[in-house]
Amino acid sequence: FIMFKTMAFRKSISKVLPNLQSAGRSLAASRSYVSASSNLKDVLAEKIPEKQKEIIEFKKEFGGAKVGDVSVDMMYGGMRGIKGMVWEPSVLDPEEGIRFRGYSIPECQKLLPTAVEGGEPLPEGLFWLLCTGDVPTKAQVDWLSREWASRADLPTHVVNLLDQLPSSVHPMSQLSAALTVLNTESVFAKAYAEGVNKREYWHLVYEDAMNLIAKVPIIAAKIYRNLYREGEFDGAIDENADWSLNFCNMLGYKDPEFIELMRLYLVIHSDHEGGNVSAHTSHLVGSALSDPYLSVAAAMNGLAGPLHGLANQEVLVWLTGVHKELGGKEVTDEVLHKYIWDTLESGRVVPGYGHAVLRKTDPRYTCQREFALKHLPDDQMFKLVGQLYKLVPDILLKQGKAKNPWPNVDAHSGVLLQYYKMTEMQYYTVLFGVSRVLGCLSQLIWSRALGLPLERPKSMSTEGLKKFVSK
Ligand code: AMX
Repeated sequence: FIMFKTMAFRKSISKVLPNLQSAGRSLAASRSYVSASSNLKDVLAEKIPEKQKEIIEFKKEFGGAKVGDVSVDMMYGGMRGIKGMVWEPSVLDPEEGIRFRGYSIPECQKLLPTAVEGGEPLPEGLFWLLCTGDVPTKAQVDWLSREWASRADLPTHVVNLLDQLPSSVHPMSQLSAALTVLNTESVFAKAYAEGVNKREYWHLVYEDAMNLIAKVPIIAAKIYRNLYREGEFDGAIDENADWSLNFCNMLGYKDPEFIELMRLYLVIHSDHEGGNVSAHTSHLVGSALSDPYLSVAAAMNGLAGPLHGLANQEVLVWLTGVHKELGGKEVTDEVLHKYIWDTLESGRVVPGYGHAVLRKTDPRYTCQREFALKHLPDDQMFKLVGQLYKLVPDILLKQGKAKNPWPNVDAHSGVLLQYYKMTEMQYYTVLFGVSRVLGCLSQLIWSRALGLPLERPKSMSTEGLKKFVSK
């Protein structure tokens, strides 16, 4: 049966892409080629040979060029600033923030297709952009919505696993565990075990990526309903609805404003170039040819760290702490000032502030603030977030440690979620994870298409390093 499935799959590949080389030749003449096809795989099949050729030529001419110098500080400092990997879907500028394939967040909000006229961009459009570099048409985005809806069923063993986990298991651990065992569905792992040619890797990773993206909202919604709605779960997928709408329906949130928030949320958390913990982890694990399910599950374990994605949970816990500590008294600038200093002096970080690369306010923070100004300008917690924005940067500057005193994406997201009655803070990072899957997988397709090898940087001991620098 497996052999038959694999043969059928190979046959379908050869139909879609008869000859990589001839496609490469036909595209060589037009670099800015934008495909009108609504099938993402066909578009990738057209673009990949072009990019392969471009990189071969680039390496031939500039392979020996130096990109940067590594210092001892960088080696002890978490490899901060070392340019050491290629990541195609997005690039982060310290001053300006993220650009997805060259487009800023406001540009994406303007250009990407929406579900509601004048509304927030659809994550489907962002994924298309991350994969291809092209702003998709509405037809291409609709094709993706239908494609994901049609692949969204969950195998029984994943459902059973989630049903059996005790409620004390953190939602992020549940997400990671479910994605790990979902790799029974990996067409990449099956084909690899049968000796597939490496030229076919990207086709297989593409199939896994599409299936994983289709299934992750059901996993996430199931975790939510098990933990917070006594297991009542309607996993029905509407084949005519977009990815976010189906996700919100499964979560049990019907407010159209919340659904728009989710579309925006799933767009802005998707990708933040390659060096952050979750993206880098998926890249590293994927480079060992672990299948996409294992690679993304590993990324989720990194995202679950409080210095990374868990910060959105931490921010809300911290903000709620302000109210608790004051016992209902007015939150004046003065008491807030003291609360922030108390946090710092007790050896903790102010969650939602600072960044390893950014040196200005995160545009992901700004666009959430704009959403809040439009939809919940009078919300008390939103006002508190605004009050913090006025106080925290000065205090961090005064303390003189953080290189970036400005807020990041996590300073705002929880406040929006709790306004729409999603008050379960421990769950917030799962939403981040559902979105981050898009960025990790768009690169993983390209990593295998470009034949990027096993990632294996060189480490040194302190002794070896001392000898080296003394020479
Ligand atoms: N509050 C208090 N101290 C902070 C701080 C903050 N928000 N941000 C940085 N610092 C401290 C660091 O802990 C470090 O202290 P140390 O010298 O005693 O170890 C010092 O300032 C220098 O750190 P840095 O070079 O400015 O930052 P970094 O690159 O090492 O770390 C980050 C970046 C995000 C981990 C850090 O700013 C932080 O801990 N922020 C709070 C947690 C947070 O919001 N994380 C989410 C980030 C976005 C995301 O990934 N989702």
